Amino acid sequence: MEKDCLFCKIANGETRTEFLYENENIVAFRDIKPYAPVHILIVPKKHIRSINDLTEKDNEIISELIMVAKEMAKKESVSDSGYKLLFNVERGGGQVIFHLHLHLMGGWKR
Ligand code: DGP
Repeated sequence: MEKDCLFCKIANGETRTEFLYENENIVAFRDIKPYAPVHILIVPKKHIRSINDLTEKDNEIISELIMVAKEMAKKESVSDSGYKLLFNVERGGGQVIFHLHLHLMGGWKR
């Protein structure tokens, strides 16, 4: 856990954030500033700053993030209509919280 990291605090249950999903490695919760009718963040409990900081040791976490996203899409009924999965990477890529997280966005009427 990284001192002063908001998502470390959330993932470790130190805030009132409601989890839609939790296992020993990952939590998922709704984005506080949603860009889509369904906007969920899937977050590893391990502190990793961004995609740039991944090592081969993290392969399992990354595949788990994607599998959890798939499950959350199904639970939120956006699997069939479709959705986006997004990693923002560093400031230029729109990242503002420097703890790795995968955005799941969907539910638009098209
Ligand atoms: P990014 O730009 O990829 O770093 O996305 C960070 C997202 O985190 C942004 O869409 C807003 C969301 N967020 C920031 N603070 C909080 C918080 O305290 N709670 C929740 N649920 N989401 C947050």
